[in-house]
Amino acid sequence: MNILLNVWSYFATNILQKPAFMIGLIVMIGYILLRKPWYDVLAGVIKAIVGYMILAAGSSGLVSNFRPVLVGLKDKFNLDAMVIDPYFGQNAVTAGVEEVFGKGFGDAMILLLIAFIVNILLVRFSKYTKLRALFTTGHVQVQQAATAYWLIMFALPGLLTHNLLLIVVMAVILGAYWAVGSNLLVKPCQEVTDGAGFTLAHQQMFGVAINYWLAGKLFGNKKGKEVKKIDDIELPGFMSIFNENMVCTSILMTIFFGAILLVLGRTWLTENGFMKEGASMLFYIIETCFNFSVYLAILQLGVRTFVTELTQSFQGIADKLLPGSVPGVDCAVIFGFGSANAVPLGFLAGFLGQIIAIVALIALKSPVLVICGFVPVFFDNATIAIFANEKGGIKAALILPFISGLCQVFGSAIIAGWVGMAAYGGYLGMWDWAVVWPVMTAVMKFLSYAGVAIVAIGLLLIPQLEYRADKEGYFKVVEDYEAYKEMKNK
Ligand code: ASC
Repeated sequence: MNILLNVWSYFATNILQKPAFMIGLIVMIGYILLRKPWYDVLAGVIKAIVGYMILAAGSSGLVSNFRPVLVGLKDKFNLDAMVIDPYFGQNAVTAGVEEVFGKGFGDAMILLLIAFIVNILLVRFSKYTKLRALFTTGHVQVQQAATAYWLIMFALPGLLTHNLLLIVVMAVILGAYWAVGSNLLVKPCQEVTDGAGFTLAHQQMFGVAINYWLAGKLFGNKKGKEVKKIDDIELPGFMSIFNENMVCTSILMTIFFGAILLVLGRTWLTENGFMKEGASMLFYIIETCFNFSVYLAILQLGVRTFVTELTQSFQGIADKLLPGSVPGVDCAVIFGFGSANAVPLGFLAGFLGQIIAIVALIALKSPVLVICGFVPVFFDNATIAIFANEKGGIKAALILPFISGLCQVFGSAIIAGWVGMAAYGGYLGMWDWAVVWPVMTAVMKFLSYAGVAIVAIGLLLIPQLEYRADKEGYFKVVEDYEAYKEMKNK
């Protein structure tokens, strides 16, 4: 047993929680199942791992460059606020869970293992469950497991004395959330990428699904009138330079983050080690803000490098092990598809929503104040904008992320205040965790074990309803996208 546990713990620490190696492993298994020669397997695995590491370099470059800028506002104005950001959320759990529940998070690895197995089994039995997506983004799974641990213990304090039952309840709810959420985005991803063969497995899966649907319903094509997407807009005169993504992103970010940097001011920036003593403020701002475009370009290169390897090799897994399934990947992968300008526009619209919500919290004298974290405001809202633009054009790509910004702040303030995480300085804050999980937590809190059953059954019912709505196309959309499109065009 001990040996098994050690093997597992080695696997969890080095592979499951490191998406690059997880993707590498999947590519390896896939290509071996496809009986590729060993050197092709090796080349594919290396490209997948390096590609993912490039993507991660881009996304962590964005995070490490811009998170301190936003969090700096809290410092500068001496706000007693919690930051909505996955890393601050995880820190809050680590800092508070022992004090609040008298329990450390030592079982996290076991939990991840069981929840991951739940996910695999749900997909293996897709004939019955109708679930088609495997979660591969381990770093967010860790953050989610930590937050879910807190929420579930808060909702079901009776579980505190039953370790095993606590783990089982959590693994079932979390595993079902992963499988059902990523499954919801199979069709939207196929549509936006024209059949690239992946789905998203991240922290705004329900958010994207709902907003994609709303974009179609509220802003979509009406009879004889096609929606104007971001790339259809031909800007006149000098404005046409905004049609180029790199130019657009650099200018928007310079105006926007430049303003924040000016508010923070030279003294604060030098005291906190961001700017060198005596450096030029102008060039500091330009350099910092243009880095946004640099990291986005890196991120997109990473996507291009690994996505083809992953989806080609996954054919082996879909043929032999998990029929009709697709891999679920980081939300940033979608930045390599759709309209590139949706990324900065969605971010700015979401930011505006968040700021307005924060001002409202201050005005309403809310006991919990929130400060924007970079990860939710950027990665959630940019992702939502790409999908919204596809179905509902530029209006949807601006209005829906704006509303999502409001949801992220209000939802997080309510749930984190209620469960007591706000006191430890952070909450996960991504769309699903600001909207969907608070609802699930409330159902479990008020209905106890009946609530657990309702949540689990409710989640598992979603793919059944999706399947019923389109029995013929449901698996075809992943197995043969061209045939699926032909069928739909008829
Ligand atoms: C998250 C998280 C990150 C980013 C990254 C986006 O939720 O923890 O580091 O989003 O995955 O690419």
